[in-house]
This record gives sequence, C-alpha cells and structure tokens, in this order.
Amino acid sequence: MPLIGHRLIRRDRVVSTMDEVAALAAAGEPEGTVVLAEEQTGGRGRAGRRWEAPAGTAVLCSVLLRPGLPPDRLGPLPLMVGVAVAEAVEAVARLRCQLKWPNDVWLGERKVAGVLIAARAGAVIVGIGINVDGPVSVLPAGATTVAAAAGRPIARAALVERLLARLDAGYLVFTAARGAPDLGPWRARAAMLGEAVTIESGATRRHGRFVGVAADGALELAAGDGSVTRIHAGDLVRGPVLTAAGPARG
Ligand code: BT5
Repeated sequence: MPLIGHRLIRRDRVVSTMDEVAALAAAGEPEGTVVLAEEQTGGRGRAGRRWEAPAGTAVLCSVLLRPGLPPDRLGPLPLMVGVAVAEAVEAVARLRCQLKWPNDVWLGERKVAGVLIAARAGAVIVGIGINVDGPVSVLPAGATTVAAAAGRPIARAALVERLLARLDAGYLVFTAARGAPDLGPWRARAAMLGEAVTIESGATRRHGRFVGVAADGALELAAGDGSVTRIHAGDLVRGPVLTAAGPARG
C-alpha cells in the first residue's frame, strides 16, 4: 500500500491546494494525503509569487508529509520532488526533463512544472503544479506544457498516477536516508551545471560558476578566485546579469 496518495481528495475549485492540505494537517490528518484540484483561484509560487494555470489543464496538487526530521534536513526535499516530477513527465512524454535549482522542471528550456515546499500546521506540505495541456499562449512567458513539448495529447490521469508512484518511492528513500538521499538523479538532469550563472535572492545578486549541489541541497557557486559559496535559496539565472552598475559581483 503506497503512503503518498493512499487518500486522494479531488476538488474542482480551491484558492490553493496548499491551504486545503494545511487545514487537513491542522485537523490531524496523517501523512500521505493528497489534494488535487482542477482550478486554483490563488495558486502560489515561492516568495509570494503567483502560479497561473487555466482550469482543467494542469496537475495542481499538494501532499501532506510528516517526515519527522529537523528543518535543516529538509533542504534536498524540493530536489527529490523535482526528480519525481521529472520521472513522471518523462514516462508519459518520452522526453528528457531538466531540473533548474532548486524547484523548476523544464522541457526544452521552458518551465513545465514548479514545486513549492511549506512548513505549516506542524506538517511539511509539498505543492506541485505541472502544465499538461491547453494553450501555451495564456501561460507566463517562458512556460510550456507537457503536451506542447511532446507534440501530442497527454492523459492527465496517467501523469497523476505516475507522479504519485514516483513521489512515494522518492519519499521512502528520502526518509530512509534521513534527508540525505543520493542526489545523482537530480545532478544528471541539472540545468546550467558548470555554467556561469547569477543567483538572485531578494535584492542580492551573486555571480559565479554553478559547480555543484551539496548533500543538503545547497547550490555551490564558485567565484573567480576558486572559493565556493553554498547558497540555500534564490533564483538561478543563466549568465552574468548585467545591471546599470555593471555585471553583478560575485
Ligand atoms: C514555483 O514557484 O515554481 C512553485 C509553483 C507551485 C505551484 C503548485 S500548484 C499546486 C500547489 N498549490 C499552490 O498554490 N502552489 C502549488 P516559483 O519558483 O516562485 O515560480 C513562480 C513563477 O513561475 C511565477 O512568478 C511565474 O513567473 C512563473 N509561473 C507562474 N505560473 C506558471 C506556470 N503555470 N508555468 C510556468 N511558469 C509559471
């Protein structure tokens, strides 16, 4: 009996599946429960950003987890979830995904899915949004859908089934390794690894070479003098980002 998805609650329209699962967590719901929605009126990304998905075109879900690990052990969780999403998309689309640190899934240089992790009501809630079909033109710039990338229709039900199975397997490995799983499958799909990048965290920009991912999920950024900084949160952008004041400093 799988843990993740042992209880699957389907909803037509919610503000955010994150709120639905937080309410269940507060009411004592056990881990593994999943809320899946056709539409969100207030879908969220990281740092207060919005997640936009036309009704009936996406996989929009949140998973209730109780990993029983200290918060500083959860860094690799978004990477583990990204691998599960990539594996599920790859299985139905027969295309290789790329993973952009820390939480994006890409197909052909465009974002096809995002992962959001939140600690709420004593639980860890994993939110996943995957663009499956519908017009790409209504999505934010730089987005695509699995169907558009694959060039053929994709069955959402089959994708959900794969996703829950891959998440279940990944979470088992993650908890057995006490939050330090093998990140090989993530590294093998890492976008921009070895390239010059900029990491934007709020108003801070750091420039350097993306040289690896540490066991705790941090991005390793090498400066020109060879020193390596570990970065725990931010947005990864290809190349040095030019500003009015010149290139971002590393
Ligand atoms: C993420 O944030 O990528 C995490 C997205 C998580 C969404 C799921 S849906 C189910 C669950 N319930 C929720 O309310 N959320 C989760 P971030 O890295 O901050 O990326 C957000 C940015 O991605 C936005 O600012 C847009 O630029 C872009 N974006 C928004 N909607 C998108 C879409 N459908 N496809 C691709 N990019 C999108």
